[in-house]
Amino acid sequence: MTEHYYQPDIECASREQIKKWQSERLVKQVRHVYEHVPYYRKMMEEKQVTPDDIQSVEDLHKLPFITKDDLRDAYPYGLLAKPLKDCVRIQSTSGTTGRRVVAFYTQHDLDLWDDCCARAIMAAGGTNEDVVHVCYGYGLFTGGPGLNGGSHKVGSLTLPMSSGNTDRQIQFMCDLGSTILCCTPSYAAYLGESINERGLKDQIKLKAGIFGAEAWTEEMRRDIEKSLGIKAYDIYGLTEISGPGVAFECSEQTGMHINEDHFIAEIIDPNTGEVLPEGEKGELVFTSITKEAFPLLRYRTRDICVLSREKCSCGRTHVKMSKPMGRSDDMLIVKGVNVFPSQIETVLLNKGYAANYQIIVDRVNNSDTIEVQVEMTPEMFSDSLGRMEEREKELVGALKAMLGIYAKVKLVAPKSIERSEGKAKRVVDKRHLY
Ligand code: DLL
Repeated sequence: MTEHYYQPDIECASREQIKKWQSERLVKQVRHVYEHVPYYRKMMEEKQVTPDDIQSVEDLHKLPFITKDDLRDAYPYGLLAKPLKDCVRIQSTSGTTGRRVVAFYTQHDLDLWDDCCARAIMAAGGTNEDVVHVCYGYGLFTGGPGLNGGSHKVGSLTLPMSSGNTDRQIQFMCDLGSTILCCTPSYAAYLGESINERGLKDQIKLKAGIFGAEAWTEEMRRDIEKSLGIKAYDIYGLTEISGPGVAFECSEQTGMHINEDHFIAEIIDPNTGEVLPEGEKGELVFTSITKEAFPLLRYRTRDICVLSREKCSCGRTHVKMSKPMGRSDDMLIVKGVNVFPSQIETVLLNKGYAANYQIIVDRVNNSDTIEVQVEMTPEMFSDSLGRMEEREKELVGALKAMLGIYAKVKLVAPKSIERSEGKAKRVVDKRHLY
């Protein structure tokens, strides 16, 4: 363990100790929501569960699930478990359809959230000597405020850049010697591209990046690490459960440690709701056991992952989640076949393309079609027409091998796919428009 280690008594606690904390906190939390949130009480009554039925973490499965639909139903105040006068902050999801989800925080909730993000920064090697450059969006999105709070706790010099204005980002990075970059992986890739184009790679001092908020592959990690000359760490979280920092990578980078003193994780079968044994792939469900204002019990995230308790060389004992392999609700079903955008990304990056692509799904004559538009690198762009056709054919073959279906491939000019400053829009599903 390095001297930058944050809370070893908690992060390296024994399994028994973690279970003990979880049980005590869960029992208290269930009582808290039962007494203060009529929406929850009704759900529990419908399932014929009372707080007395929950004596330890082993009883968690008796509680009903809560979903995004419930959050929308109860919008805006229906799940609030503390009087408004005790709340100091609201954050909200970036959802573009339906009602937004709003989450409330007391000062205590903000402190715990900052702790979680501080652990993530420390795990990426951050100390009070670092300059943490935060270009996640600030405002209602949790990315900026979360990493900002974590960075303050670590004692790092924090640059609250927010997203956008790439020239200014790069200038600050050079002038102030930013050492840790926090943004979405797609924006990190764009920053890498822009820094290299300007010939400024020698002038940046970045050593690590903490990237999350959207799915990204190992191939993309390698590309970003190469273009920025850093080690890239994954961070996971969601507004409903607090924001970034629910889980984070350590130096071993074989999954993200979930902050189990605050969140209990389960994996369920997304179709039946049955709890799956550890190591099986399914939908991640979280119970927040320390939050006061907006505590969710058994919240279905829709993220598909695997949990692992294999011993980690970093010394942390908290369970690890895999990178989300997709969302049960952004998994595409094309011609009856399940397609995850991450599968397509893996093929593209393995074939030497950058992660600048868009997947267009449509329905023509009652049949699904899928087209992948992929940017060529500047070197490929000068290839002959024949060579480009060969490249397209090659990609069609590789995608067929990965997905099991035909996907049309269209190579497009460098820089023709819009870059994202936040979460990238990878999929355009035109079938929803009819
Ligand atoms: O994206 C919080 C966040 C901000 C996480 C900054 C990490 C860094 P939401 O906007 O509510 O919150 O979106 C949550 O984003 O359910 C996942 O589907 C996805 N997601 C978040 N982190 C990752 C990640 C923030 N590391 C939703 N890998 C989640 C893959 C991620 N997907």
